[in-house]
Amino acid sequence: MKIDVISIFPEYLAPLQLSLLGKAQSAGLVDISVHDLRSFTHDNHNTVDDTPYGGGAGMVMLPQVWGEALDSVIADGSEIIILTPAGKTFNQKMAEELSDSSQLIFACGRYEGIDDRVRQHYSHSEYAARNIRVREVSIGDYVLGGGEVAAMVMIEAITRLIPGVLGNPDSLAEESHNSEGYLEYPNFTKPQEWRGISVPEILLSGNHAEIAKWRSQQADKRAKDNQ
Ligand code: 6GU
Repeated sequence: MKIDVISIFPEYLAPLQLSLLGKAQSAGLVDISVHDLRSFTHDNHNTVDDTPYGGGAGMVMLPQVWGEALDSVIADGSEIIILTPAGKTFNQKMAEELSDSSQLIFACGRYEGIDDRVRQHYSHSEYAARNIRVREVSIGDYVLGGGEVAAMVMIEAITRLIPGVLGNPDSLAEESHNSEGYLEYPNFTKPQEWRGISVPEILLSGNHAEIAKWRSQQADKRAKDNQ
């Protein structure tokens, strides 16, 4: 999977080269490039934004600059992800869908966002015919200073679903937030007693049917408590 991230703060995305993802890149499973949006400007001040038509607070990112940046990385089958708190909320199901893509392009917006004509332009049937899709995505109901951290969250959730990226593929099957919305049961390891708290007796019983039943009840209780 090719991943391109476009941002005015490319240094902010340095953690993408670390640990799990660094290994996945060395193994040729993912290929992550970070691009500086300002390198697609042509004026002396490297301007990326301007005041909004219709008035109001803040600045809007320029469509010409984003158009050049996106054109430099786009290919047949690209998924363009515009990061904005106004987008559709990211979840495990979306991560699974996106993990099948040949290329993800993350457009990290800052200020009040990107001129909407960028989304409109790449939504055109000419791009759809090339299997290029644009989506606006948020990672939750709170406002961040920009899309950079949101892109990192999405990249971590998506790339770990690519076969071979995760050390132990069994942990994918049993996970705490699979796309059916199942929440995992509490886990315990050694020692059997810690600071006066014992591991639930049932887990020491060796009765696999009873253990499965207990875990399912605990998972339901967690889901209810989190409401
Ligand atoms: Cl994708 N961007 C910003 N700026 N804030 C957010 C977000 C994205 N998702 C949640 N809050």
